Amino acid sequence: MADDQQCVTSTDQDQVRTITLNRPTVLNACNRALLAALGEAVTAAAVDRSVRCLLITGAGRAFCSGQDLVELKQRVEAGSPINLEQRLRERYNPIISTIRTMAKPVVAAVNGVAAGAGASLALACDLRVAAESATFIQAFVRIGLVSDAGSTFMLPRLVGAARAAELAFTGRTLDASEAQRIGLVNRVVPDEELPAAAVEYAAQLAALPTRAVGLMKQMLNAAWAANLDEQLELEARLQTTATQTEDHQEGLAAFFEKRPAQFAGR
Ligand code: T3D
Repeated sequence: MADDQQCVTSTDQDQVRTITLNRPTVLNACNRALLAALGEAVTAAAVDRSVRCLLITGAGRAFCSGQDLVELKQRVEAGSPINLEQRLRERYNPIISTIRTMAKPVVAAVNGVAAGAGASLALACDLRVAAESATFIQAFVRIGLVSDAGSTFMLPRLVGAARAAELAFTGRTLDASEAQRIGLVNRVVPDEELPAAAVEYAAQLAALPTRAVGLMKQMLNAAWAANLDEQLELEARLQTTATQTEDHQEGLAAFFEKRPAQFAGR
């Protein structure tokens, strides 16, 4: 097993930061060290202006199997059970919030099973590309827990209330093709093509006018809680911000010069 120092790795290519969960022998289960490293990695990606798209994936045959149950059990046996409420507040929740609010697109490359909080992590991303063999499991109920790490927020918004209830209550395994059919996944590709397809997809997103994409993410987030008037007002306000970007000038110039735009993300 990768030691705690390497349980999350980060690499950069074409303004895409790839974060890889790296505990493959336990299907990238989230122990304390992985959560700390993932928290640092997503925060670093959020504030680094050279990063214009974040890609999150898993090493080995899984995306992420959620909370490390061995760690949970060991702590109970040692007489110092993990305070789950505190762990959610201090570890999981900031990761989900940072992904949802960073002003750049975040893609999950779901290379295998995404279970429990691992599924929540995938759901928190803006877009999901999945391998054909990937699966999504709301595993919480299988061990008598409730959905967490943002699952009850994201799941109904992505697939609708009835489907969300069924998936959360039963914890049944959802395969990639059904996940795509119900709107949980944007693209499904053959397993062996996933790494290259995800990087290519992320690079395309990184080449977009990143400020505008970030502002649209802000508006789409707001739309979940706003009424129409509030949303119209926000659109008007943030359009003003968008008009002040270099990328808007470049987009206009490219249109009139009849050439492809070269956006710099500024
Ligand atoms: O606040 C808090 O901290 C609480 C938060 C909770 C949020 C949650 O995430 S609750 C849900 C926790 N996750 C689960 O309940 C999923 C547990 N895993 C599974 O159900 C299955 O492993 C899978 C369905 C994900 C995959 O099944 P399969 O058959 O492909 O693989 P496997 O053989 O079960 O697993 C391979 C190994 O990974 C195995 O170890 P071994 O036998 O080879 O030594 C297995 O024990 C280990 N593993 C898988 N998931 C976890 C894990 N080890 C620790 N924690 C895991 N979550």
